[in-house]
Amino acid sequence: MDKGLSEKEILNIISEKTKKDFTYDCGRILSSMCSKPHRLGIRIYTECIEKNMADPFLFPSCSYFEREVVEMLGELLSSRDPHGFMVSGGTEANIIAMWVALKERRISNPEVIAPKSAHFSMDKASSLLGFRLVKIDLNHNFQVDIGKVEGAVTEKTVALVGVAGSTGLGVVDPIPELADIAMENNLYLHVDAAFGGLVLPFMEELGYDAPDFDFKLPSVCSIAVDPHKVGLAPIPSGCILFRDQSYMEKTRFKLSYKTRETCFQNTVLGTRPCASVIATWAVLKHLGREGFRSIVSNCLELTRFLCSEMKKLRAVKLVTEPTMNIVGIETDVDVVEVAEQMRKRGWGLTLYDDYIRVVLMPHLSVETIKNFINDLETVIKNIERGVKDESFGKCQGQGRSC
Ligand code: 0PR
Repeated sequence: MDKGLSEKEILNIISEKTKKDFTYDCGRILSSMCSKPHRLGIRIYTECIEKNMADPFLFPSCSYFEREVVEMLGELLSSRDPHGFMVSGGTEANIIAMWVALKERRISNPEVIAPKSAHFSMDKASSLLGFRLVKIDLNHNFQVDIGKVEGAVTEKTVALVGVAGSTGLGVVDPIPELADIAMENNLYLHVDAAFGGLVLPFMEELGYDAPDFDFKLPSVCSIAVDPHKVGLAPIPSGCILFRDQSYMEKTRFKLSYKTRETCFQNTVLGTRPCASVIATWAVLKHLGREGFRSIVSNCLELTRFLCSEMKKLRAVKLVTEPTMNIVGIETDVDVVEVAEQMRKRGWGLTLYDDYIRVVLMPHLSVETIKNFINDLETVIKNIERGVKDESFGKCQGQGRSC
């Protein structure tokens, strides 16, 4: 392409191509663990777009904001002396945690024990870092089966992983029991709280039952937590937190520039955005614990509303009582067909395993949930009666227009 397109042409193409994308503003996204970022976060993100975390010489403020976010998140997760890094999300945080765990205990053919419900980023970590991922069955509460974890520990085991807010159902593994096993066997314990890390602490403050999962437990070595999920920060915003400074040094690489003070990088990425780090800082500072309590409270109220309405419906049942704002829904009729029909009616829905996963995020309202339930009832009835759905395609491309 020799001659470039005009701005107008470019904008037209983008507008055309993104027509069918959903927007959080349209209020019909039920499947996502992300939400529309807070308006202050969006503003800061745009203003700081050129800042690069990898260049402390040009952008010395980056490390200040990173440090502050790590301190705020660490304090929230019961650390008295927080250490860690801002990363691109839960995937990178989990990879770094496993990288550190392997460096902690250098043995051949290492194994890591994780629940079957662990996010697939653990499979990526296993493939990248060359450890065997031993996946453990879940108990009837969809938590990792502790007896089976104990039975799986061998001399090759380097780490245990627990999930605090599983991707499918928001279930929290029995982290205190995992912590005991880690302590007895001198193992590294990583908690993937990518989703739950910014929900559970506020649940506790709101008086809900919130299981222990964080640095309160002495053998938790690291925690992944994602501000770009319930934290309302712009993507990419993840964080890996460590109990101890020494863990940070395991993935330390010296920058190859000649300077008076030595600089290091510890994360997977080289050039990496600082805009999302400063935006995260801004959103956390602006909302404060009070703001987050109110967001989490609303999400949990919506969850309660959805569940009570679901229980009134025929041909539908909850996979399990939700721990937090994630609900799994099973249907008596073919769930793949249900999800397909709901998508045709303009709902942003996905299946997880063999159920519909609804994540009750801040962009949703009681009104949306009522509409969702009405549509779900109609879709199920239509499938039962073999009626072709008349509203087929009506809501396609709703992303911008809703
Ligand atoms: N750990 C857990 C427990 C997760 O649920 C996820 C993401 C990760 C780690 C990885 O985080 P990153 O994707 O930030 O690297 N789980 C979501 C999921 O698989 C990711 C997502 C979010 C997908 C929003 C779609 C979407 O619209 O559902």
